[in-house]
Parts: sequence; structure tokens; C-alpha cells
Amino acid sequence: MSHLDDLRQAGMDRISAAASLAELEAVEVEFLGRKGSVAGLMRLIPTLSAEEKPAFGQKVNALKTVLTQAAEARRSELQSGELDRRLRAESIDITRPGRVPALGRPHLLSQTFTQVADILVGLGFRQVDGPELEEFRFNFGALNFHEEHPALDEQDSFYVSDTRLLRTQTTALQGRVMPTLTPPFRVFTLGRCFRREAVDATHYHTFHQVDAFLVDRTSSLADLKGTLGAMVRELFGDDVTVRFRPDFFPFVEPGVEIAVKLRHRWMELGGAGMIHPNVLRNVGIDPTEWSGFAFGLGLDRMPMVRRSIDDIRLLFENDVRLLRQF
Ligand code: FA5
Repeated sequence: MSHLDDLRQAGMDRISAAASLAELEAVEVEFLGRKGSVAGLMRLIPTLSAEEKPAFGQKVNALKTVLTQAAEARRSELQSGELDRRLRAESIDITRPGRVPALGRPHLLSQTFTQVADILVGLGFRQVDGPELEEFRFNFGALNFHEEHPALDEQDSFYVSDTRLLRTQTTALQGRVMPTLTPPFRVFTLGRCFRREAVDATHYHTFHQVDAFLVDRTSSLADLKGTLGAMVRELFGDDVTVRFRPDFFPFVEPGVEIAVKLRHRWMELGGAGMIHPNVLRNVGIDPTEWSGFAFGLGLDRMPMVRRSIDDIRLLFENDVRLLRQF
């Protein structure tokens, strides 16, 4: 019988010492579980004599009740303590200032595309899209390139088959859309171009161009210069100097190269000229009746000039430390 008292004392001590619900549960298993100490005592009952059984049985039952009640009491104590602790730990101070979400913005190049498109729409040009995977006959053929022409070497591309390649110039759109248009018209396109060339600070394998072309009865090189001048001033401000120099492209005659100077730095922007009579003839437009001008400019170089970015690769790395400045 004194064993029962010891067990009761030990159980009560352990229950009140349990510091967490998990510890309490372990103590309950040890004392009150199916294989616990109290169950062990129950199993002794059948071995006792008939006289001993009732008194011992009662004592064991009483022990079980006492321990069960003590465990319940301790459980509610622990639960309310645990709740208090969680409330303290997870409390939210609603008076603190909120976190300002990081605001995104269009990439510097996207901003340039929008601005250039807005300017050209303002000058009466309509935007048309062309495919980046282009046919040789549009990228070069319709543009008066002959197969052995050395100018082809300047625009080495990524061919996916003998007849298809990643376009090297947005000028490729001319052969696609001009046959579907009736002069007079003004059209432009902008997008990605690709060239297999040595990468440096102003050349990348992937870049962007805008091409615009106009066909009308009386278009002239003066119109071309006026249009480009208006566009460049809009893009770079009145401090910009524009330079036209004779240049060769198979699809224009005469042809010019356009460069701009801003903050003492010259940058070649692109090429332009009067659309070659052969190109007009190729798309079914009579060059004795109609003439047109065309220009193609590198879009990546515009923000480089404007924002003094000295390496084109920075525009493709997407480092937010650069991008969030603009
Ligand atoms: C052309 O691509 C002609 N299609 C332009 C043209 C259109 C002339 C219509 C006449 C009439 P060019 O290869 O020079 O020309 O390229 C034009 C511009 O694209 C360059 O001045 C440059 O700004 C940009 N560019 C060309 N290659 C790259 C490159 N690898 N990386 C970045 N920009 C480039």
C-alpha cells in the first residue's frame, strides 16, 4: 500500500512539474497509459486473495482518479499559458507604418519603344509588326541584295534553314507589307533583330531597330531629313547635332548614315535613303510614278546616348540597380 502512496506522490510531482503540453502528455502515458504504472497495478488485482481485492481495487481506482484530475487541471493551466505566450509573440502592432511595396516600371528599352512609336504615330505613320524568324527573300532578297553581294557579310545572321533566318534588320518588313498597300502610305515597325557578330560596347547579338518607310508622289531626301530631324530632336532635345553622311545600302539610292552628337559623344544611329527603284518594282509599285524614303535606326543606342550608358550589354543584364535609375 505504501507503494501506492509513493506512486501517487511521484505522479503528482511529475504532473505539476510538466512545463509544456508535450511533457504533460509524456507523464500521462507513463502513469495513466495502457502500459503505464496504474494499468500495471490493475493487472495485479486478479492475483490477490478475495479479501484483499476490494480494498486494493478501490485504492488503485482512487489513485487513477486523482492523477487524471491533476493532469486535466495541469492541462488547462498549460493551455492558457501557451495561449498567452502565442498572443504575445504573434501580436501585431497596428500603429506601425506599413511597408511600401516596391514599384516596378517599364524597362528603359520599353520606354524607348513607346516614345519612338508615339513620335512616328504623331507624324502619320502606322505601326505594323513583322516576324523575328524571317524568310531570306524578305530579309535580303526583296531588298535588292544579290546572293554574292558583300553587304550580306555585314549582316551575318543565325540561319535555321537555307531559306529562313533570325531577321537582321526590321527593313525586312518592306517586302512583306508593301505588296499589300496602295500608295501613298506611311508605315513603321519596331522590334528585335539578330546578328552573328563580335559583341562589343555598341554591338550585341540581339538588339532592336525601328524602320519607317513612306511612299508618295513627291517624297524627297529633304522630307527624309525633315522627318528624321523632328524625330531626333523630340528624342534627344534641341542640344542634339544630327549628321548625315553618304552611305551604301542596296535597297536605297542615295543612301545615308545618320549619327547624333550629344554631350560631346557621337553615336551612329542608323541608315536611311530614298527607296531603290528595284525595291519598288519588286513589290509592284511603279518607280516612275512613286518615290519613297526609308530609315532604320538602332533603338538600343538611343537610351545609351540619352542616359550616358556606355555599354549596350548593360541594357540586357537587367540589373535593377541600373534600371531603377530611369
Ligand atoms: C541597317 O540595318 C539598315 N536596314 C538601315 C536602313 C534602313 C538603311 C532603311 C536604309 C534604309 P545597319 O546595319 O547600319 O543598317 O544598322 C542600323 C542600326 O542598327 C545601326 O546604326 C545601329 O544603331 C543598329 N545596330 C546594328 N547592328 C547592331 C548591333 N549588333 N547591336 C546594336 N545595334 C545595332
